[in-house]
Amino acid sequence: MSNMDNVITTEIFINGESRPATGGAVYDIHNPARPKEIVGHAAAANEKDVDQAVRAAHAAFPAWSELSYGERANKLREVAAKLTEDEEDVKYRSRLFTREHGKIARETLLEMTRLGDRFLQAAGYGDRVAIDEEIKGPPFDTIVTRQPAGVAALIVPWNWPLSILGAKLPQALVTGNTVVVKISEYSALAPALTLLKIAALFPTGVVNVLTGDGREIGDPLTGHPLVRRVNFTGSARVGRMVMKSAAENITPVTLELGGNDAALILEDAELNDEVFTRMYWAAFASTGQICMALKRMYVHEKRYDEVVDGFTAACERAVIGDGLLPETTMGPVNNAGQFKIVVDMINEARAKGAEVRECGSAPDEELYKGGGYFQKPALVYDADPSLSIVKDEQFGPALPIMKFKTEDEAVAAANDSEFGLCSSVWTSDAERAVRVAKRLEAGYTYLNGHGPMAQDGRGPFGGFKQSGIGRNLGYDGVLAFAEPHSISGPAGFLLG
Ligand code: TXE
Repeated sequence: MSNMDNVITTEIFINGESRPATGGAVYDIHNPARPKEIVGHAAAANEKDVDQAVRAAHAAFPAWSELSYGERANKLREVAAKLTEDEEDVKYRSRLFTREHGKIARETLLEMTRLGDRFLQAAGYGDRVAIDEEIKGPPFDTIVTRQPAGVAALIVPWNWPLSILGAKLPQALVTGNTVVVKISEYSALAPALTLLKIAALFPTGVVNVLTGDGREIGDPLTGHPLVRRVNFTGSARVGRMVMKSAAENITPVTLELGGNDAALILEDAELNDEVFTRMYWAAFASTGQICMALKRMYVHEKRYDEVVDGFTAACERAVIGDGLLPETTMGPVNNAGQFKIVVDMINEARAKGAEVRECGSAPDEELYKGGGYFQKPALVYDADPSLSIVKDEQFGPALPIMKFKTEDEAVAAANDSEFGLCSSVWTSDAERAVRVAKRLEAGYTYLNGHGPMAQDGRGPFGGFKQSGIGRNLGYDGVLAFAEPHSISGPAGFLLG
């Protein structure tokens, strides 16, 4: 262990200062590759800390919202530049995030460095929102301006906390809101260090940061009378609680929840090793713990054997182990609860007679069997639709592969889910791709690709059905934090 790996304790950030949670309460963060190893301690905020954070944001709102869109956009650009200027600090936080999260070093570096890009994107949209819409009469002239809502509570999960915050934090700020950010209980250290850095760059009270148990501080935050926007990313289970709590004050919510994203490989899809490798990363980047990951694969029967062979070969190249090692391509699952979900799905498939193949290699057998949350990517071939691995979100290294005869059958299977986050269509025919995509009940469809590496951040992102409400990213993601305000007058009075 290098001295970079010293056990650290992170704090919360309220009203312009970093401090311990009330009473100094902390909780342990473990290394999912070696669960007995404590990586650090995160501050365990309580209801009092939540109230102080919300009140700090509320007090900071008048001055921040009175700045022009341009002034706020420039502040975001300034912060974006500072996020990666200290290379040693970026390396430290990236290594820390691999040790507490499990994901490989290449991914944690991305997580620590791309947040600035989303600050810049939001700043650009800020310049656009600043321009009031003009609707000329007669009989009336009307302008539509966009005003901030107030205090926004931003709640994120453990899988890609900073990238997910990049889809809501700069957008909330550029529209003039002040924020309270709540990071997940899991792998909270590097996100907390990063967010405390960001919070300190804004005027007092504009950005406040909490870590702690969502079961204890979630409702006090989303049900707080001074909170005027809630933007939540996480499970549908908690999404329901957030809606209930926010209803108390009629607080608008944006929910980005689970997904069970289907890929449709049509009979005319272009398939080769490069495509199968992309499919591998679409399904198993971050050990499969991504909302927009490829989670169900439907293949036309004529191409099924070819896909099984090619995709399996790509999966067999996985190297499972400690995410800090350069040769590792897949780290452990993030936590014991998620690990059990995935292992139970694989065991159920086997118990019900499905053919299951665990792929890849684990060079350090002792580590792999040493109690860490390691699971080789498991493929369930010709999976029965009744299996949990097909019906539920695995959010981990397991994937069902099914075959279909007709397009109608594939579309019906893909839509047979209470989720509707993402999907993908793989075909050589662009017109057919769009036609099939428009038949899918999903907020985002990738063509000949799937997942974060195929994501266009300019497109609004969010789900149909129980995958959520509202959209993040794109221009819609900014408008979600603004209140349209129509101002009308007699024709000629307002707009000359
Ligand atoms: O989510 P949780 P987790 C889904 C995916 C995964 C599941 C678990 O299905 O299996 O979520 O991930 C806070 N009021 N997705 O554990 O439990 C909690 O502290 C307010 C899909 O991260 O929902 C954490 O900060 N907040 C998703 C956050 O909610 C509460 C990506 C999420 O916790 C709360 C990630 C409460 N009552 C997970 N209780 C996607 N679509 O991107 C807890 N929290």
